[in-house]
Amino acid sequence: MKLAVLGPGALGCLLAALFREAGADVSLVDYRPDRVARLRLRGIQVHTLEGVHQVVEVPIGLAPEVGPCDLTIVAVKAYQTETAARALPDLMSQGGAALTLQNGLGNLEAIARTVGTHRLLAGVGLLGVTRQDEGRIIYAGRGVIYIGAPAGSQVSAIEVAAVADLFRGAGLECQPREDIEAVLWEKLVINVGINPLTALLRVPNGALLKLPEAWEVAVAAAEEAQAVAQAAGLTLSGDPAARLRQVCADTAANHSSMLQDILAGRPTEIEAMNAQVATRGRALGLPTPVNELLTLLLRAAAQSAPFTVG
Ligand code: KPL
Repeated sequence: MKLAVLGPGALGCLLAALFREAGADVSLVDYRPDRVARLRLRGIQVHTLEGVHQVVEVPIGLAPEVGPCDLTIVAVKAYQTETAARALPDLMSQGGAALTLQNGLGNLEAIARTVGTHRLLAGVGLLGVTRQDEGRIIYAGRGVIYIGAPAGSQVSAIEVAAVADLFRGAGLECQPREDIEAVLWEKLVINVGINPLTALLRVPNGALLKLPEAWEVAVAAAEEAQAVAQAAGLTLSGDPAARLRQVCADTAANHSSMLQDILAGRPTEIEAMNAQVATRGRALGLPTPVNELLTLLLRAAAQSAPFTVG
């Protein structure tokens, strides 16, 4: 099976390196020729907390040089999905599938606008991986990846199982799920609580458990998201506050992806997270004041960088 991983961010580099190490026919795809050239020279540098440093030479190229592939994994930030999706017609073979392994909601819809829904897969990865620099990542935590065929997809259960086997072959825990939309929302419920608060307060995930006011806001955002998911007809497992507490404890030292984005001066994924909850809540007649306010605050935080003092 020929694979492409679209996006040389933290997750993209990790997946490409792990698949390559496992002997898969994989290429990493970028849209920037300058970065492709640098990554080809340096390879992908993977560091673990146990002190392992490894340089993996992964084939890297632009989409027209790499395709056509049987499976293309979309691993770009949510705000780049629309742009990245334009590479998919070059990358996907006839009968090939695209798997989005991204944060937030709206990615499936953005990809479907370019290649339709019939060969789409969705996934949620609970891996602790941080981008230190271009092509340089820290693999801090092994977690499970869930994958499945969303509504409108014609990818069969047998094909989903084959993709899960591929991930397992690369040393990743991967489980097929028939309720992948609910799984996407379960992750979103966590992200809308942890990500904006940690980014605004510039604290690691575990600090939220020690900051009662911040915790109250995080739980309120998560509860609103869960209510919207339920109003949309999805069944989410467990209590949002309990899940939030568990993830904050499990990833206590981790800097959320939104905090990393704010610190690096990059755009954040707020539009795919809290803004999605607010928009979908509005469409269902459900008020989501906490998610609306957090969306505005994060937009303001991103715009305020040139004016910050100190
Ligand atoms: O997904 C995450 C993120 O940072 O985007 C969590 C689960 C909050 C871990 O940091």
